[in-house]
Amino acid sequence: MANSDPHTGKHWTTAYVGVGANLGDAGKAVQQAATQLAQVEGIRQLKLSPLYCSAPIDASGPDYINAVARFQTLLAPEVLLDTLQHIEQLHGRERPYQNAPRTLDLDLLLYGEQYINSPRLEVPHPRMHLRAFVLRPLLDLTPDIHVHGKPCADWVALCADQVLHRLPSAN
Ligand code: PH2
Ligand code: MG
Ligand code: MG
Repeated sequence: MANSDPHTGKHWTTAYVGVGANLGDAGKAVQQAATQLAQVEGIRQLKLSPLYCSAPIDASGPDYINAVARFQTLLAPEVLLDTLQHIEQLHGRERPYQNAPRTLDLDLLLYGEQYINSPRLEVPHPRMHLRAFVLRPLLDLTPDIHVHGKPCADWVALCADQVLHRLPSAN
C-alpha cells in the first residue's frame, strides 16, 4: 500500500486541517494549535500555511485569522476529530450558538482521498470549496491539490470576490 512504513507496516494518510480564530490573540492561537497538533503521537511532517486575515463569513465578531495545516497521520478520521476537539478545548473553545466567535476552530478538511459521511464528520468539509480563507492557504501548501475532482486553483478563482489578506510571516 502506498505510504506504508516498511518496518511497521503502518499506513500514513495525508490530512488537511483548517485552523481559525477570531477571539483573543487569534494569530498566537493558530500557531500554538499547529505546534500542539505536530506533537500528537501518530502525526508527522506537519506544515502550516501562511496566515490570512478576513472578515467573518456568515458569522459575526472580529476579523478571523486562518491557516491550513497539512500533515501525515496514523489516526483514523474520528480519532483525529477527537484530537482536534481536545485541542480546541485546551484553548477554551465555547459553543454558545452556531458560528459564534471562537478562540480556536479546527476543521478536518481532507483525509486522503476519502469521502466520509458519519453523524460526527463530513469530509471533505462541506463548505471548503466555497471559502477563500480555506482554499488560498491550501493552495499555498499543495499547489496541485484537487477538491471534489477539480483543481483547487479553479475553486479559488470562483471566490475571487472574497477579500483576504496574507499576513507577513514571522520568520
Ligand atoms: N469560520 C466560520 C464562519 N465564518 N469566516 C472567516 N473569515 N473565517 C472562518 O474561519 C470562519 C468564518 C465557521 O467555522
Ligand atoms: Mg469552521
Ligand atoms: Mg469547526
